[in-house]
Amino acid sequence: MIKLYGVPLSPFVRKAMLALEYKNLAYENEPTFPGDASPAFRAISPLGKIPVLERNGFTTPDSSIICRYLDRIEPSPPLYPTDAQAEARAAWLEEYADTVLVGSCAGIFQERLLKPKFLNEATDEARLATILEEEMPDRCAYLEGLTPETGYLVGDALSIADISVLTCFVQAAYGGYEVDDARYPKLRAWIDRLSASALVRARMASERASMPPGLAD
Ligand SMILES: N[C@@H](CCC(=O)N[C@@H](CS)C(=O)NCC(=O)O)C(=O)O
Repeated sequence: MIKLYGVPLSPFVRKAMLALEYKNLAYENEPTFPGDASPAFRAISPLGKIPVLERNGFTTPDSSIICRYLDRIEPSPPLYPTDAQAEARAAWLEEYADTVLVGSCAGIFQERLLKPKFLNEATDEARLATILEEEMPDRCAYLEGLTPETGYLVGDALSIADISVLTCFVQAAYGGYEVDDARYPKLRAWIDRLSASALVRARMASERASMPPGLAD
């Protein structure tokens, strides 16, 4: 049995869950908050980060390592394309999503939802303005330039690129952010397409069911 440590609301945990579910791999979720300082968790996550995957006594942290591992233990359907150029492209988009895109999208989530509604902290308006006025236009313009009119970000099937980028926009949507379909029509249409898929709809239904009251409203 596979166990995934983390909370479904984390963009990186959501990424790993989507990967597991895309491959139809059964798993159980062990709810674990970011920064969990218990010695047991630190033993499997030296940086204190979620997610961590456990299988047959083996554990590994980091969503990207987890997804690569999943492709080795269950190759079909693949998360990483087999064609060399397509694989490089997908891995780059995963890296882009996991670094700059998630930083901006999680920032919207933190400033608009987490801090004011749940942590009783003031929104950092300057940070939020920088994200909305400078960072997101830059991220969206870049992605618009490589998003196809139909289908997926890389090749002709869903890949780690789609999962990694989408989880970021889901995070931003909790903070009320929507990609402007007039300025970034292909990106917006891709988000809408993927969000309507059975895979993503099922994940979001499960995610909402796991949340504290008020968060998903
Ligand atoms: N590169 C890691 C990043 C994971 C990550 O940053 N997770 C956040 C939650 S969304 C976390 O656990 N933060 C806790 C901390 O940094 O102490 C991955 O892909 O899994």
